[in-house]
Amino acid sequence: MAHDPNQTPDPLAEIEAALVDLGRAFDAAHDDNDLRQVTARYLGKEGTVTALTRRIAELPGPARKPFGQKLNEAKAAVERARGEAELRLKTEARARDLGQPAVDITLPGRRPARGRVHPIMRVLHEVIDVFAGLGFDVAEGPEVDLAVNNFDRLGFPPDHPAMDMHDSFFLPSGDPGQKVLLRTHTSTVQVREMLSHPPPIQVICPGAVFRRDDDVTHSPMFFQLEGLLVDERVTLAELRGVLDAFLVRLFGSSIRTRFRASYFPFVEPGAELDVSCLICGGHDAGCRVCKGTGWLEVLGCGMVHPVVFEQVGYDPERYTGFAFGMGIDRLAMLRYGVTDIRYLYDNDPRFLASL
Ligand code: FA5
Repeated sequence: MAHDPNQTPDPLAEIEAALVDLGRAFDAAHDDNDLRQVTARYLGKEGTVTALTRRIAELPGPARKPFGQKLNEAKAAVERARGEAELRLKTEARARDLGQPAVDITLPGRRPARGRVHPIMRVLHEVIDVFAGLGFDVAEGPEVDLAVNNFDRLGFPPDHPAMDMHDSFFLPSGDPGQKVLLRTHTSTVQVREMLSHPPPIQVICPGAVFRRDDDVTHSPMFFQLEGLLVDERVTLAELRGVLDAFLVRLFGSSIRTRFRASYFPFVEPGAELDVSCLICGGHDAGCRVCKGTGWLEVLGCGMVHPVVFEQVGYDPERYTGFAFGMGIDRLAMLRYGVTDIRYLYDNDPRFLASL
C-alpha cells in the first residue's frame, strides 16, 4: 500500500528515523550500565520504539500489519545492537586483563621478612649506646690504612718486636715508601682523630679489623671499639672508673673484672682487662672459652704515651689521656653464651636465630 505524503507522516519512516542513531548509541557504551540506559532509550517504558507501538491503534487496518512487522524488526535490531555491544565490551575487558602482569598462583603467599640484626651488631650498638651515655662522640676511620697510622705513629719502631704481635694483611701499594694494610686494630682512628682535632677529645671508634688469627676466641676479621679521652689532668683512676661503669651497664652488677699489667707501645702504663667467664661461671676446668681460668680478656688499655702526643702535635706536658680497645665479638660471645667465635661468622641462620 502506497503512503500519501500529503496526509500523515509515514509511520514506517518514523520507525526508521527512531533507529537512525542506534549503532552510534551502542558504540558509545562503556559498561553494562551504559548498555542498560541505551536499551531503555529504545525499548524502555518511555523509549522511542515503545512509544511507536502505541501508534498502532491510530493506523487504518491494512497499515497495521506492516507497521507491526516493522516494529518487531526494530525491536530485534535494538536487541542485536545490544548483543554486539555486550560482546565488544567483554572482548575489550579480556584484552585489558591479558595485558596485566601474569599472576603465578603456584608462588607461596606473602610472609613478613624474617631478617634480624646480627648478634655482633646488636652488642656493638649496645656498647655505643652506653658510651654515648657517658659523653663519648663516635668517629670512624678506613679499614685500609697506612702502616704509619697502624704502627709508627703509635710508637712501634720499625724493627720493634712488638710488631710481631700483629701478623698483618699488607696490601700492594702504589708508593714503595708507604706500606698499606688492612688495619689490625682501631687504634689507627685515635691517631687520625688527634691529627685532625685539637684537645680535649672524647671519642669511641668502632669498626672491623683484620689479623692472621683463627681459633676459638680469635677470628681473622673481627670488631673492635677504640676509646680515647684526652684533656688536662686525666687519670688512670678515671680510665678504670669508665671501664667498670661500662661493663656493669652492659652485663649487670654481678660481672667481675680484673686488670692485668700489659704492654702496648702507645700507652704507659698499659693493662689488659679480663671479665669473669659468663659461659662456665668459672666452674668448668674444660671450658673452651676461658680455658678453665674463669676469665676472658676483652680489652687492652692504658694512659696515652707521651710519644704518641708528640707524633700528633699535642703538648705532652699539658695533656694526659687514656685509651682502650675492646673486642666486640668477645663481648657478644659472653652475652649470648657462644662457645666458638667462628660460629658467629658461619652465618647459619638457624644458629643466629637461636641467639
Ligand atoms: C689492641 O688491639 C690494642 N689496639 C688495644 C688498645 C687500645 C690497647 C688502646 C691500649 C690502648 P689487642 O691485640 O689485645 O689490643 O686486642 C684488643 C682486644 O681485641 C682483645 O682484648 C680481644 O678482646 C680482641 N681481639 C684481639 N684479637 C682478636 C681476634 N683475632 N678475634 C677476636 N677478637 C680479638
